[in-house]
Amino acid sequence: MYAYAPAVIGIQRGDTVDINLVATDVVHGLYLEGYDLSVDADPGQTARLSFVADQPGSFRFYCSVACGPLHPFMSGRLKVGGSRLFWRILGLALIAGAAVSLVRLR
Ligand SMILES: [Cu+2]
Repeated sequence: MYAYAPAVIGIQRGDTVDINLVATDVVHGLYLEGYDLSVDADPGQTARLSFVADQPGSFRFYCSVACGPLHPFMSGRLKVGGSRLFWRILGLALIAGAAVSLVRLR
């Protein structure tokens, strides 16, 4: 049907991503730019792709099998955010910085 559901996938850097590609009509594929990964699914079959999202950024994915007239428009996006650990450490550093400032005010 020339679409992915969900079309936008948001994850964190370092997450293990398991994509289950299920083709509900004809053969479709999924090629993920940036990671250079692809998978094809036959109708009614589930094809699996598993990888660790080690590169942050926004990556387009699109159908890699000529599936019909709207094939060029069959795309989606994988958004890999910064590491949760990084933000936790930054948050703790800010709290520690604020605590030091409070102590100095006394
Ligand atoms: Cu296609």
